[in-house]
Amino acid sequence: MDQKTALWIYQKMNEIRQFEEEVRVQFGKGLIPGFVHLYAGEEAVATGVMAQLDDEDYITSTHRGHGHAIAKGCDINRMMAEIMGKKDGLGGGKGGSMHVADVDKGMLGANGIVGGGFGLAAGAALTIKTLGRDQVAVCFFGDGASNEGVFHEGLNLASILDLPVIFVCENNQFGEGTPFRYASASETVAERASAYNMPGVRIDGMDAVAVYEATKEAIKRAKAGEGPTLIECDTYRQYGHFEGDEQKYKTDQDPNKDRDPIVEFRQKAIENNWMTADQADEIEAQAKKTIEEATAFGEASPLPDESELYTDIFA
Ligand SMILES: Cc1ncc(C[n+]2csc(CCOP(=O)(O)OP(=O)(O)O)c2C)c(N)n1
Repeated sequence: MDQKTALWIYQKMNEIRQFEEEVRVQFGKGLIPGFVHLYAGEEAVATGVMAQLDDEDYITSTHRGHGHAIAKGCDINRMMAEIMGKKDGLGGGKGGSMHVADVDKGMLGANGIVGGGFGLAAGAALTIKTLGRDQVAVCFFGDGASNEGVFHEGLNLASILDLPVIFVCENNQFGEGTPFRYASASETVAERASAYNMPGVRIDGMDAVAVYEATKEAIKRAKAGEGPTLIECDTYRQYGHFEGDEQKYKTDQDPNKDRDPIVEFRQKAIENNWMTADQADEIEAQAKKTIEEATAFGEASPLPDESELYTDIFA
């Protein structure tokens, strides 16, 4: 990995973590309407994948989408305003946490529908293929979503049409409070790829470098017209399914429970001379500042006006 990429990954990882910590505080104060599902702990996946993407590439996200949006380059101030339900938010404050989107950045949206990204990503990839563009679409989804019917439809369609799509499973061990091992008939999500005649790999999703390398391979395949890849990232969410979840289902034996992908990446990057300890400290301090500014921006933004109640309605 080159130094520039490593610094970018470390910056985005810290921005995501600080953002989520701040959302947690704001939610606790009652200043965020609706539900929030925090991404803290899974930063290696979003950053490792997005380090390989350009603005022109598409992603589809999930209900746990803040990390994907930040790594894809969405404006952090406007994200915070959106989550606070404010007028300057990316969706005018009308969508909130589960509808953060910025099509100009290729971020096709967080999604309250579990499994809602499979069709969108396959569709985006079909656009890329039809127009002969040099792009890819990435579908992020959870282990719980892999048990939805649309997972199978999406993978099958992508495979028969050789679509340039990468299915990235964030296996954080739980779908709400249900352990993956209880809910899945297969040992892994990755092995299901063979049923759809595509490569399926299971990697350490706490290691941004492993995610980065696996994504690189998948993009090469997709751009060569060889079709989709399924990457299962073994990870862990630090907090509950949603803010307020008592997490009684977690145990001391949970895989990855005591790991922090940010601490691990910092160590690895310093050992490999991709980043110095001073640069790491500087990035951490800057990320804190970025999020403080985003919070101030969100707080200062007004609520949407009543006159906007019936605008932006499509159906
Ligand atoms: C179609 C649909 N079914 C059920 C739900 C309720 N629900 C929201 S999140 C969730 C769990 C999803 O688990 P997973 O896909 O593993 O993602 P994670 O929360 O672990 O990131 C469920 C069942 C929903 N939003 N949409």
